[in-house]
Amino acid sequence: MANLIPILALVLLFLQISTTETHPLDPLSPTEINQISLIVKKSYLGSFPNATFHFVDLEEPDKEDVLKWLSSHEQKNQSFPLRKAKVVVRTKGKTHELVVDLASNSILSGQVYTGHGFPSLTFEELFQATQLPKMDSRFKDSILRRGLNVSEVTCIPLTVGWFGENVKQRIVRLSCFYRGGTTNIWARPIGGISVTVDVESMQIVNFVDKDLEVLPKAEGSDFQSSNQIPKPDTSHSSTNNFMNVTINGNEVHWANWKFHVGFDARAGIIISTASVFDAEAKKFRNVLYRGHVSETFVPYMDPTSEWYYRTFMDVGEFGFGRSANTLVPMIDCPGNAMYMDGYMAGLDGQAQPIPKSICIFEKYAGDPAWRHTEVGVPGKVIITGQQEVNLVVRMVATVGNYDYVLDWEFKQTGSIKVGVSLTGVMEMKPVPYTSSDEIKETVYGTLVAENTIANNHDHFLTYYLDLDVDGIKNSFMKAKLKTKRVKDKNTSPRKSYWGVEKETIETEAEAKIQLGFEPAELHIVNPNKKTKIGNHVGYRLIPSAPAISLLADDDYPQIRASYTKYQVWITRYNRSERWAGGFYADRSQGDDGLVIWSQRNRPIVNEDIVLWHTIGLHHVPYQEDFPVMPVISGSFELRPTNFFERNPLLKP
Ligand SMILES: *[C@@H]1O[C@H](CO)[C@@H](O)[C@H](O)[C@H]1NC(C)=O
Ligand SMILES: *[C@@H]1O[C@H](CO)[C@@H](O)[C@H](O)[C@H]1NC(C)=O
Ligand SMILES: *[C@@H]1O[C@H](CO)[C@@H](O)[C@H](O)[C@H]1NC(C)=O
Ligand SMILES: *[C@@H]1O[C@H](CO)[C@@H](O)[C@H](O)[C@H]1NC(C)=O
Ligand SMILES: *[C@@H]1O[C@H](CO)[C@@H](O)[C@H](O)[C@H]1NC(C)=O
Ligand SMILES: [Cu+2]
Repeated sequence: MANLIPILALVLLFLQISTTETHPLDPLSPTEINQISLIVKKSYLGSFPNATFHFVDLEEPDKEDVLKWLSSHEQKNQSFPLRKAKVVVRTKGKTHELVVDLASNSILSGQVYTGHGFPSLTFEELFQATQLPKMDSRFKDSILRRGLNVSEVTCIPLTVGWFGENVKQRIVRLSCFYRGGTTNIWARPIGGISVTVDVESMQIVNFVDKDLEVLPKAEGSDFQSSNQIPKPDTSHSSTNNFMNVTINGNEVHWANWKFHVGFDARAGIIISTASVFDAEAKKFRNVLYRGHVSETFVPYMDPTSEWYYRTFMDVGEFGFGRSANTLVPMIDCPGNAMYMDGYMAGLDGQAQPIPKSICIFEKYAGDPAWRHTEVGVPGKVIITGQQEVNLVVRMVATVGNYDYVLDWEFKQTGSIKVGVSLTGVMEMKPVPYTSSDEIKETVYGTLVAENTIANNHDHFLTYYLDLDVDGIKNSFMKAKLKTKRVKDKNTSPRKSYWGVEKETIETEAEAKIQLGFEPAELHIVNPNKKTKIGNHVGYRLIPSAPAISLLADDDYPQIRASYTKYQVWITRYNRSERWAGGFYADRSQGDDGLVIWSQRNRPIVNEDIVLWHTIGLHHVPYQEDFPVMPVISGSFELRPTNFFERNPLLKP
């Protein structure tokens, strides 16, 4: 398999990057971010000292205006006139929500948020918090008592969730590790010490040193040493392998696809206005208005005092875009990739770049897209088929110990495959055991090395998928596969078969689904459009192995992430309903988000609807996941379903 990427010398490089007008869904540019920061500092909030920026994002324009602009801009060559931003600023212990208008340089609305939960933590706050223990005499004593060197300690900030208490402070808890020669800090957790920091006063508000615990030796844990890693294979690093993509600003045109790629501090990649060319109808047809990761939920299964609170909602608490990496060619993306930069606002509101935060590349794995051997034509054997070449849009978010590789893969069949690969280092805790045979108590995980337990946990990624299949108004349909008895034994020797019974789901409450209990295909159809032969055009969700949260409904983390009890939800489109775990996810209490919206039980037949889908992975650790885990993946596919007249890979 040395030659996975064949030399397609015949294929020329059709590559063009240019920028013309602003697309309505373009992320805020660095100039715009700085302009917003200036507008806020000049406003009534400017008189407050030390205002901190936690969220600065495009205020999504009305869908109607966006679609109108899209259908006319190719002739008119005009920038979209409305640019607004949503801004969340903290000052004097209050959360201010603002809508800023860039054209008029003004604040359109401003209010103080008084509900539960806090905005995302900023990296500056997290970093400052990790520096406090080094200056704390109690902490230094505790480290000395363990015979360790304070200069060799790294502390990592963890969000603390909510457990029924009356929340007043924005706090994080620090988990500390001993490097002592290894760069795999996670492998040497220092047990017994817990440090709680108020990130607003930037003070240690609670310090506990319970008891001495063994420090794992972590032998062989340093996966970064140069003799452990093979050199990246750069023999395929040439950029001119079969790249045939046009990128105009953030708009991508490749093969039969046209879509917009945005970068967002909270969600990471946002795919918008994706449409696919129908060669028979000779036009682009809408598929996905907007899609992105909405929230994640990573609860650890260890109820002890140093672990119970580890119930992360990474997207809302930290931000996938904020955690985005500058991608490394030949590790993160293949040699034929092109890159886009991302921008976000820092704590001070100023634009910060993340160079090369998104890569876009054609993927050729040597698989057939379709094939057939025909021996039934007398006198010949006919073999026909076509290779599969897809386009991938990728980013990598590193949230603490974990790395999430997030892919959007576009296929020429009209399918969109959405995938996530998890890698990185597991969270581990020290134990006295050097062999699993010694373990008699419950340890909440797997012994992956001497004195080292990797804890059981889950990863749930919930996607926001505003499908607009061939138009805005869609319906949600179940195509149920029902076993039937043959009634008349004279007609058939068979006793049973299955048939398809279609059911249009009428309301939000009926549209939440636990996968795997009922054989059914899930369709988003356009009830106003039919194929020539009379089938409703649609797309269907093809999920992977389903997993739902196993926590009790009344467990606090589950109350905050209650949407993880179902893998599929449908809601009515509402521009402000995008974050499944609620907008203010840090220390949230479950009173905002997907479950609450769905409880309105709005009708969803022939309406603008949004599909929410959760990929779940229960992670039982194994020794091979140590010291760094090979990727493990989850995915789903959105696949055309009576959308085209026939296989779109065949030219009409
Ligand atoms: C569109 O605008 C771009 C940049 O402003 C300009 O270069 C181009 O000539 C314009 N095209 C038309 C058709 O007006
Ligand atoms: C503002 O921040 C500075 C530097 O962090 C600090 O010294 C000062 O006390 C803060 N002012 C207020 C009013 O919080
Ligand atoms: C502690 O670690 C620092 C930094 O690694 C090193 O310079 C110093 O010599 C160490 N101190 C002791 C007492 O080992
Ligand atoms: C590249 O795209 C152009 C325009 O979409 C098309 O005409 C051409 O055939 C494509 N080339 C290859 C090698 O796919
Ligand atoms: C849209 O969603 C927000 C937040 O859930 C809600 O306050 C508002 O009433 C909704 N608007 C409509 C028209 O449903
Ligand atoms: Cu995991």
